[in-house]
Amino acid sequence: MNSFSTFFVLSVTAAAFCAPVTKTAVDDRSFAEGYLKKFFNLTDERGPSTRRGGISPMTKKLTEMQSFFGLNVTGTLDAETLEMMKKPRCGVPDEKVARFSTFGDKPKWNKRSLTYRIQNYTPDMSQEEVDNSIEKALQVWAKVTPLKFTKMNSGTADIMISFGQRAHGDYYPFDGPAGTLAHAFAPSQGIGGDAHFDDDEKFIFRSGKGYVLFLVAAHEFGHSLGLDHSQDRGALMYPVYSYRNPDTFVLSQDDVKGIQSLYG
Ligand SMILES: [Ca+2]
Ligand SMILES: [Zn+2]
Ligand SMILES: [Zn+2]
Repeated sequence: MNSFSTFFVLSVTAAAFCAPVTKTAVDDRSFAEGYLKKFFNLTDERGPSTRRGGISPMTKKLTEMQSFFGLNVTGTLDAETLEMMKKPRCGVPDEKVARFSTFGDKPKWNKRSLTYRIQNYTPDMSQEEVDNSIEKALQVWAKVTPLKFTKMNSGTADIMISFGQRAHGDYYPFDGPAGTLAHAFAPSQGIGGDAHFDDDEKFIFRSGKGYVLFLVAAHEFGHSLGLDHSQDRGALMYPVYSYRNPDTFVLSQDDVKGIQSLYG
Protein backbone atom coordinates (compact mmCIF):
# COMPACT_ATOMS: atom_id res chain seq x y z
CA MET A 1 0.00 0.00 0.00
CA ASN A 2 2.70 2.36 1.08
CA SER A 3 4.91 1.63 -1.86
CA PHE A 4 1.97 1.98 -4.20
CA SER A 5 1.21 5.52 -3.03
CA THR A 6 4.87 6.45 -3.31
CA PHE A 7 4.89 5.19 -6.86
CA PHE A 8 1.74 7.13 -7.58
CA VAL A 9 3.19 10.38 -6.28
CA LEU A 10 6.38 9.86 -8.25
CA SER A 11 4.57 9.29 -11.49
CA VAL A 12 2.45 12.39 -11.02
CA THR A 13 5.57 14.45 -10.36
CA ALA A 14 7.24 13.02 -13.42
CA ALA A 15 4.19 13.83 -15.52
CA ALA A 16 4.27 17.42 -14.30
CA PHE A 17 7.93 17.77 -15.26
CA CYS A 18 7.42 16.23 -18.65
CA ALA A 19 4.42 18.36 -19.51
CA PRO A 20 5.08 20.45 -22.60
CA VAL A 21 5.47 24.19 -22.10
CA THR A 22 1.94 25.40 -22.58
CA LYS A 23 0.83 28.73 -23.96
CA THR A 24 -0.42 29.61 -20.47
CA ALA A 25 3.03 29.01 -18.98
CA VAL A 26 4.62 31.25 -21.61
CA ASP A 27 1.99 33.94 -21.02
CA ASP A 28 2.49 33.73 -17.25
CA ARG A 29 6.23 34.01 -17.70
CA SER A 30 6.01 37.15 -19.82
CA PHE A 31 3.35 38.60 -17.52
CA ALA A 32 5.67 38.03 -14.54
CA GLU A 33 8.56 39.57 -16.43
CA GLY A 34 6.46 42.68 -17.09
CA TYR A 35 5.45 42.84 -13.43
CA LEU A 36 9.04 42.59 -12.20
CA LYS A 37 10.20 45.21 -14.71
CA LYS A 38 7.51 47.59 -13.55
CA PHE A 39 7.68 47.09 -9.80
CA PHE A 40 11.07 45.55 -9.00
CA ASN A 41 13.35 47.17 -11.54
CA LEU A 42 14.06 44.04 -13.57
CA THR A 43 16.09 45.15 -16.57
CA ASP A 44 16.56 43.53 -19.95
CA GLU A 45 19.88 41.82 -19.70
CA ARG A 46 20.30 39.36 -22.46
CA GLY A 47 23.79 38.30 -23.31
CA PRO A 48 26.78 36.31 -22.16
CA SER A 49 27.09 38.05 -18.77
CA THR A 50 23.78 36.73 -17.49
CA ARG A 51 24.19 33.23 -18.82
CA ARG A 52 27.28 32.46 -16.85
CA GLY A 53 27.57 32.08 -13.11
CA GLY A 54 24.34 31.06 -11.43
CA ILE A 55 21.22 33.07 -10.85
CA SER A 56 19.43 34.84 -13.64
CA PRO A 57 18.14 38.41 -13.14
CA MET A 58 14.59 37.00 -13.29
CA THR A 59 15.25 34.57 -10.42
CA LYS A 60 16.89 37.31 -8.40
CA LYS A 61 13.91 39.63 -8.86
CA LEU A 62 11.42 36.83 -8.12
CA THR A 63 13.28 36.29 -4.86
CA GLU A 64 13.08 39.99 -3.99
CA MET A 65 9.40 40.16 -4.82
CA GLN A 66 8.60 37.06 -2.78
CA SER A 67 10.49 38.38 0.18
CA PHE A 68 8.81 41.82 -0.08
CA PHE A 69 5.37 40.21 0.06
CA GLY A 70 6.31 37.63 2.70
CA LEU A 71 5.76 34.69 0.34
CA ASN A 72 7.79 31.48 0.26
CA VAL A 73 11.09 32.56 -1.25
CA THR A 74 11.52 29.98 -4.01
CA GLY A 75 12.95 32.10 -6.81
CA THR A 76 10.51 30.40 -9.16
CA LEU A 77 7.21 31.54 -10.59
CA ASP A 78 4.98 29.37 -8.42
CA ALA A 79 1.20 29.62 -8.08
CA GLU A 80 1.32 31.73 -4.91
CA THR A 81 3.65 34.27 -6.54
CA LEU A 82 1.61 34.49 -9.72
CA GLU A 83 -1.56 34.96 -7.68
CA MET A 84 0.01 37.87 -5.79
CA MET A 85 1.15 39.44 -9.07
CA LYS A 86 -2.39 39.33 -10.44
CA LYS A 87 -3.94 41.28 -7.56
CA PRO A 88 -5.10 44.84 -8.27
CA ARG A 89 -2.52 47.28 -6.98
CA CYS A 90 -0.86 50.67 -7.03
CA GLY A 91 1.39 51.47 -9.99
CA VAL A 92 4.25 52.88 -7.92
CA PRO A 93 7.28 50.53 -7.88
CA ASP A 94 8.04 48.56 -4.70
CA GLU A 95 11.78 48.66 -5.13
CA LYS A 96 13.60 51.86 -4.28
CA VAL A 97 15.87 52.29 -7.29
CA ALA A 98 12.86 52.31 -9.61
CA ARG A 99 10.87 54.89 -7.68
CA PHE A 100 9.59 57.96 -9.44
CA SER A 101 11.26 60.48 -7.19
CA THR A 102 14.28 62.33 -8.45
CA PHE A 103 14.94 63.70 -4.97
CA GLY A 104 17.00 62.18 -2.21
CA ASP A 105 15.85 59.37 0.04
CA LYS A 106 13.03 61.21 1.74
CA PRO A 107 11.27 63.74 -0.45
CA LYS A 108 8.78 65.88 1.44
CA TRP A 109 6.93 69.17 1.18
CA ASN A 110 8.62 72.03 2.96
CA LYS A 111 5.33 73.76 3.72
CA ARG A 112 2.29 72.84 5.77
CA SER A 113 -0.37 74.26 3.57
CA LEU A 114 -0.88 72.33 0.34
CA THR A 115 -3.31 72.84 -2.52
CA TYR A 116 -5.08 70.25 -4.63
CA ARG A 117 -7.17 70.38 -7.76
CA ILE A 118 -9.43 67.77 -9.34
CA GLN A 119 -8.81 68.26 -13.06
CA ASN A 120 -11.44 65.88 -14.39
CA TYR A 121 -14.00 63.38 -13.17
CA THR A 122 -14.65 59.67 -13.64
CA PRO A 123 -18.04 58.82 -15.17
CA ASP A 124 -18.35 56.05 -12.54
CA MET A 125 -19.52 58.35 -9.75
CA SER A 126 -21.23 61.69 -9.27
CA GLN A 127 -18.97 64.75 -9.00
CA GLU A 128 -20.10 65.19 -5.42
CA GLU A 129 -19.05 61.65 -4.57
CA VAL A 130 -15.65 62.18 -6.18
CA ASP A 131 -15.14 65.50 -4.34
CA ASN A 132 -16.16 63.88 -1.07
CA SER A 133 -13.90 60.83 -1.58
CA ILE A 134 -10.88 62.98 -2.41
CA GLU A 135 -11.42 65.33 0.50
CA LYS A 136 -11.89 62.46 2.94
CA ALA A 137 -8.75 60.78 1.59
CA LEU A 138 -6.67 63.91 2.22
CA GLN A 139 -8.15 64.28 5.69
CA VAL A 140 -6.83 60.81 6.56
CA TRP A 141 -3.34 62.33 6.47
CA ALA A 142 -4.27 65.80 7.72
CA LYS A 143 -5.63 64.26 10.95
CA VAL A 144 -2.25 62.91 11.99
CA THR A 145 0.02 65.71 10.72
CA PRO A 146 0.13 69.54 10.76
CA LEU A 147 -0.73 69.50 7.02
CA LYS A 148 -3.70 71.41 5.61
CA PHE A 149 -5.26 70.92 2.19
CA THR A 150 -7.08 73.58 0.23
CA LYS A 151 -9.08 72.87 -2.92
CA MET A 152 -8.42 74.92 -6.04
CA ASN A 153 -10.75 75.06 -9.02
CA SER A 154 -8.28 76.43 -11.55
CA GLY A 155 -4.58 76.97 -12.01
CA THR A 156 -1.76 74.74 -10.82
CA ALA A 157 -2.08 73.07 -7.43
CA ASP A 158 0.58 71.12 -5.55
CA ILE A 159 -1.46 67.94 -5.95
CA MET A 160 -3.11 67.73 -9.38
CA ILE A 161 -5.64 64.90 -9.49
CA SER A 162 -6.85 63.35 -12.74
CA PHE A 163 -8.46 60.29 -14.28
CA GLY A 164 -6.98 58.84 -17.46
CA GLN A 165 -6.67 55.72 -19.55
CA ARG A 166 -3.60 54.06 -21.08
CA ALA A 167 -1.15 56.80 -22.18
CA HIS A 168 -2.23 59.89 -20.24
CA GLY A 169 0.59 62.37 -20.51
CA ASP A 170 3.42 60.93 -18.42
CA TYR A 171 5.88 58.12 -19.05
CA TYR A 172 3.78 55.62 -17.14
CA PRO A 173 0.80 54.52 -19.28
CA PHE A 174 -2.00 52.65 -17.52
CA ASP A 175 -2.71 49.03 -18.38
CA GLY A 176 -6.44 48.81 -19.08
CA PRO A 177 -8.87 47.04 -16.74
CA ALA A 178 -7.32 45.36 -13.61
CA GLY A 179 -3.61 45.42 -12.73
CA THR A 180 -2.65 48.98 -11.87
CA LEU A 181 -5.40 51.14 -10.34
CA ALA A 182 -3.58 54.44 -9.87
CA HIS A 183 -0.19 56.01 -9.25
CA ALA A 184 1.20 59.16 -7.70
CA PHE A 185 4.43 61.12 -7.66
CA ALA A 186 6.56 61.99 -4.64
CA PRO A 187 6.80 65.64 -3.53
CA SER A 188 8.62 67.95 -5.96
CA GLN A 189 7.82 70.69 -8.45
CA GLY A 190 5.87 69.97 -11.61
CA ILE A 191 4.38 66.48 -11.69
CA GLY A 192 5.54 65.90 -8.09
CA GLY A 193 2.61 65.23 -5.74
CA ASP A 194 0.20 64.53 -8.60
CA ALA A 195 -2.13 61.54 -8.47
CA HIS A 196 -3.53 59.74 -11.53
CA PHE A 197 -6.36 57.20 -11.49
CA ASP A 198 -6.86 54.53 -14.16
CA ASP A 199 -10.29 55.19 -15.62
CA ASP A 200 -10.40 51.73 -17.15
CA GLU A 201 -11.25 50.68 -13.57
CA LYS A 202 -14.65 51.02 -11.99
CA PHE A 203 -14.43 53.34 -9.02
CA ILE A 204 -17.12 53.33 -6.38
CA PHE A 205 -18.16 55.59 -3.54
CA ARG A 206 -18.94 53.09 -0.78
CA SER A 207 -20.00 49.63 -1.79
CA GLY A 208 -20.66 47.62 -4.90
CA LYS A 209 -18.45 46.07 -7.53
CA GLY A 210 -15.33 48.12 -8.09
CA TYR A 211 -12.64 49.92 -6.12
CA VAL A 212 -13.49 52.38 -3.38
CA LEU A 213 -12.08 55.67 -4.67
CA PHE A 214 -11.54 56.95 -1.12
CA LEU A 215 -9.25 53.99 -0.31
CA VAL A 216 -7.28 54.15 -3.56
CA ALA A 217 -6.92 57.95 -3.23
CA ALA A 218 -5.85 57.83 0.42
CA HIS A 219 -3.10 55.37 -0.55
CA GLU A 220 -1.97 57.52 -3.50
CA PHE A 221 -1.88 60.68 -1.39
CA GLY A 222 0.52 58.84 0.91
CA HIS A 223 2.90 58.85 -2.09
CA SER A 224 2.01 62.49 -2.88
CA LEU A 225 3.28 63.32 0.61
CA GLY A 226 6.46 61.25 0.32
CA LEU A 227 5.65 57.77 1.62
CA ASP A 228 6.88 54.55 0.04
CA HIS A 229 5.17 51.18 0.02
CA SER A 230 4.91 49.25 3.24
CA GLN A 231 5.34 45.49 3.61
CA ASP A 232 2.78 45.55 6.42
CA ARG A 233 -0.39 43.89 5.09
CA GLY A 234 -2.54 45.96 7.41
CA ALA A 235 -1.06 49.26 6.26
CA LEU A 236 -2.78 51.65 3.87
CA MET A 237 0.59 51.91 2.11
CA TYR A 238 0.66 48.18 1.30
CA PRO A 239 0.81 48.13 -2.52
CA VAL A 240 -2.09 45.73 -3.06
CA TYR A 241 -5.70 46.95 -2.88
CA SER A 242 -7.98 45.50 -0.24
CA TYR A 243 -11.50 46.56 0.58
CA ARG A 244 -12.22 48.23 3.92
CA ASN A 245 -15.35 50.00 5.03
CA PRO A 246 -14.71 53.71 4.32
CA ASP A 247 -16.95 54.71 7.25
CA THR A 248 -14.88 52.89 9.86
CA PHE A 249 -11.48 53.27 8.20
CA VAL A 250 -8.49 54.01 10.44
CA LEU A 251 -4.83 54.38 9.54
CA SER A 252 -2.54 51.62 10.78
CA GLN A 253 0.25 52.41 13.23
CA ASP A 254 2.72 51.73 10.43
CA ASP A 255 1.18 54.50 8.28
CA VAL A 256 1.03 56.95 11.18
CA LYS A 257 4.67 56.28 12.07
CA GLY A 258 5.66 56.75 8.43
CA ILE A 259 3.91 60.05 7.87
CA GLN A 260 4.94 61.46 11.24
CA SER A 261 8.57 60.72 10.47
CA LEU A 262 8.16 63.17 7.57
CA TYR A 263 5.76 65.70 9.16
CA GLY A 264 6.01 65.53 12.94
CA1 LIG B 1 -5.57 49.10 -14.73
ZN1 LIG C 1 1.33 52.88 -3.91
ZN1 LIG D 1 0.18 59.02 -14.67
